[in-house]
Amino acid sequence: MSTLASVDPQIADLIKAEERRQADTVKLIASENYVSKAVLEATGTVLTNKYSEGYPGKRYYEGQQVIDQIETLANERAKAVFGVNHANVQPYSGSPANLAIYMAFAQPGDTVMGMGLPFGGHLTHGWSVSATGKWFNPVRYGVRQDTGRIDLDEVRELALEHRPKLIFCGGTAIPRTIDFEGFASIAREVGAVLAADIAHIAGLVAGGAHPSPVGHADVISTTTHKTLRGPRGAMLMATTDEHATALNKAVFPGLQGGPHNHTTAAIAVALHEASTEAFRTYAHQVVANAKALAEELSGRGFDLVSGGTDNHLILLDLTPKGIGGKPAAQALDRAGLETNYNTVPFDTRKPFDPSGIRIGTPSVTSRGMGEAEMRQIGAWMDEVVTALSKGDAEAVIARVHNEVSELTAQFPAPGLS
Ligand code: DSN
Repeated sequence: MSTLASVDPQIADLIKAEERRQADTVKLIASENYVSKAVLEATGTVLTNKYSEGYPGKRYYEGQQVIDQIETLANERAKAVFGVNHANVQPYSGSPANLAIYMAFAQPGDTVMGMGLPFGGHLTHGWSVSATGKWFNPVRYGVRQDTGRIDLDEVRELALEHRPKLIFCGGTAIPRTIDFEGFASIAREVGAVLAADIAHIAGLVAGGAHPSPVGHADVISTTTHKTLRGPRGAMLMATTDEHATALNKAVFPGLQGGPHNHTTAAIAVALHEASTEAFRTYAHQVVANAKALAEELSGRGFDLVSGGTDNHLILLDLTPKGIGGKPAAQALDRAGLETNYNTVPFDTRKPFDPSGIRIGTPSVTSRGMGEAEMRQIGAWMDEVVTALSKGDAEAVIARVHNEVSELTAQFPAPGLS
């Protein structure tokens, strides 16, 4: 970054500070990861200079000799990694990708169905404050209060009653395996298009550590920067020509202008990495680590929504610990353990001050940490939360932060200097 440092030392210093922060922190945010140096390099290239509205072979600007090859390669790699017939790597991120699904398969005012945000869905699955909740008629399913899991009988009853045009499955705080086949059977029964939003679990699907929606969902959306370990971006996938054509039209010209070619190249690199045996091992280790962390926390009296995890993510209800999610997340952050506060199903507190925290293992696994480190992290979380609930956490936070720094020094994060 020598040029940046001389042109804009302020920004260069801030980037270095963020790099140090990322290196020194145990990053437990379930939706984040560390991309490889190769992905970072592809992101910071001259590809950002080029406009490419349209698709390979059919653009509205000249000079696409190279960009067409890059986008075609990204599409081909997505198709190979996920076993689909069509891929579109142009959506700017997850929300625009999901909006394209609405644009492709629904009209404003149509009934659509998705998981409610407080139960683990995403804003774009029809939540009230999102355009998808304002411009469509959303019906929401949740989880059972006694199990913390989706009840497909309830989903089916709602679908039969409301006959949605579009059903979303997937979400942002679902610790359990998504039954794509079950959702597909409901969607078929009511004549709905089934969209699987696999943003959180795409890397696990690619690595064979979570069942694939392919063959069940009509269309699939994902971000590329979570478990898939690519740049911030998104993809849409489909198996039929008809769905693929509708999605392509919705992305461009429906919603977007020129694709971000530097991101497209970095997605291609990430997909190349995701096709390796090492990535399969990574995906399975993410799940093994989450299970170890869940067991440790459960053994220490934490209340895990649904009782545990099948994937990379754990949702903790801190009510029995006598502390809110926000103060807990803030104290953990000061101890070097980065999480986010999160609503839990049937939360009695407000979204900006909810009862839970959400944690995940994609980032720590990318650093090479294993089950032993997960047990240590669970112990630190318990120490901080317990001290906080007793109102005397500062000494514990300081000690844990020192110990966290010793651990992070042993496990360098990919992509960082
Ligand atoms: N913000 C993402 C997450 O953290 O899960 C979802 O969009």
